[in-house]
Amino acid sequence: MSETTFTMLKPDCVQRGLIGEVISRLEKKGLRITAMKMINIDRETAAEHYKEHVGKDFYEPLLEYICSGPVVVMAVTGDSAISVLRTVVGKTDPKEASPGTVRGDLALEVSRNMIHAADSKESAERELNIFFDEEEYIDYRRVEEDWIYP
Ligand code: 3AN
Repeated sequence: MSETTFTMLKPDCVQRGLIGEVISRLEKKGLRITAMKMINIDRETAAEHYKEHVGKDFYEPLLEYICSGPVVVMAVTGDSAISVLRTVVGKTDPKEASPGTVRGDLALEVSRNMIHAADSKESAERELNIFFDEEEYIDYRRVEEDWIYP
């Protein structure tokens, strides 16, 4: 079933010049970017995005990190996109993430883990609503989808 999920290339990804590398992996997997922009996140938006982590010992450093430089936010669409993207991204702690995943290949520290991907349908909807307005979505089909989907 086609789903749209939310992902964010975090400040370390942008600063390390890995935007293209990560986007390329999503594209090659067969997922389609249906909204995308580069932004600086303000503290209020970061707090809304990460509200489930309020009170945890990494909460303050997490907000500082996510506000420390530009990020790229995207809506990504495809068959089972929410779980597929989580698989492409890998485990939260890059030390445990499998080779072949973004975090497994490109990151080392949990506090600099390159990318965020929504973990459920509810999170995807909530997070997409934080970062995108309705008119920012572009509806189209990629020409090779006929070869990705039987
Ligand atoms: P995920 O991003 O894999 O869904 P969450 O939602 O548990 O993981 O954590 C959100 C973010 O909080 C992580 N991407 C990471 O940047 C940070 N984080 C999670 N656990 C830790 C930790 N133990 N120490 C430092 N930062 C953490």
